[in-house]
Amino acid sequence: MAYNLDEKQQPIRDQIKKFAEKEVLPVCMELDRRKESFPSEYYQKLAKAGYVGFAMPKEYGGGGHDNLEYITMMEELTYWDAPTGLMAAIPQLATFPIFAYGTEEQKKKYVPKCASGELIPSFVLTERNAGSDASNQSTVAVIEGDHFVINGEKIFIMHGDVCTLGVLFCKIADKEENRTRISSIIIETDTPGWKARTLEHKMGMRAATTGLITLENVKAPLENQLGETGRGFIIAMNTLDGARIGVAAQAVGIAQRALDESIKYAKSRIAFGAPIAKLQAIQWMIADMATRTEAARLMAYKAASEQDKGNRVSMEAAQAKMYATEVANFCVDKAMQIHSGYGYIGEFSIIEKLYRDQRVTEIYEGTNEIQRLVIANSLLR
Ligand code: COS
Repeated sequence: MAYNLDEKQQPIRDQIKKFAEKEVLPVCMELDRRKESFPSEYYQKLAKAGYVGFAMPKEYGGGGHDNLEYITMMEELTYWDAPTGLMAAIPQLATFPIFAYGTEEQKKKYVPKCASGELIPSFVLTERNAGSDASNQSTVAVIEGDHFVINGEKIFIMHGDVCTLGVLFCKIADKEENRTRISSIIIETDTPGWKARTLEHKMGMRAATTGLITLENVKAPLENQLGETGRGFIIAMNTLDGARIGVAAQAVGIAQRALDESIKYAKSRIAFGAPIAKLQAIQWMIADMATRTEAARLMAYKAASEQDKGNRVSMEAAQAKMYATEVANFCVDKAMQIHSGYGYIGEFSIIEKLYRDQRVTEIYEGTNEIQRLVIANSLLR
């Protein structure tokens, strides 16, 4: 039983277990193994159950849950199936800039539709040369009359192949002042010039698809700008602080699943006349997995609780994300070792899938090298 800080956490775990048994477990292996394509009906089920809009504000159609509750939901959903957790994390990441920085009109117009699943939002930041170096944006919006005209390319955009709403980050070229500044603009993707495709042969998290987007003279009304001109970088960084706690929770879910599967297997697998759980070599792996997973969970809870108090959590989020994703790496690796051939070959267990799903958690929402940079910068400034 995972340790709960708050009495509201256990009902969330129970509710998700029920949902997972009915809706996730019957389909998740098939979604992983088929050719990448976004599972629209499945996403709608997640939205209907309230997981897409879970932490969006109640007054804009969301579930109104706080950050601690949100990461409990994220940990638990990811425990049952990692890409399903990710599918619920992406709309939260993409909609946060609107409900945290948007005007009342923007919030009313877009957030309820993102929460209900009517719109599929994406956080459109990364470019070929602006991944870790996020401020090195090449995508440019030029102001023409009452519109922006936007040109550029975006890569590794989660749900970017199917999104119907893009929260885009780019430079704004200001002809009069001859300056460029990073800003954020909401774009309805049925606008001419917006083209997207699915990136193929992803190692893991295959059901939550990833896209490449090109923008050719895409027009967006000036009123779709989020926040002030030039605030885009800070909006993106602040959004990522929260999202990184979510990734820490995903990693805890994966680590806990690897641990539970390993305990089950070690008790049932007989070698040398007894369950392998009797062997100290196995016991030490289990002990290390359990201890590190619990430490990672507490770090994620701490970061989320600080965020709920309204504090800036850049360092705590980076620490939780970095530590938890490396713990998840440790746990899937040990689970593979414990299961041996029955872990390596996917027809026997979930370990092969867990191993693939885990890897990206050390990369997305800022690589772990970037997390170390954020931590060091916070301590040394
Ligand atoms: N919240 C609020 N403001 C923030 C912030 C945050 N989390 N992080 C930075 N800022 C502000 C700083 O306070 C600073 O403001 P001032 O100029 O007013 O002092 C400004 O933003 C620039 O910050 P900083 O100097 O730290 O930026 P750098 O360019 O040196 O470094 C890193 C930024 C590398 C840490 C950043 O680009 C980063 O996190 N990159 C990874 C991006 C990422 O996660 N990509 C994954 C894809 S997104 S799905």
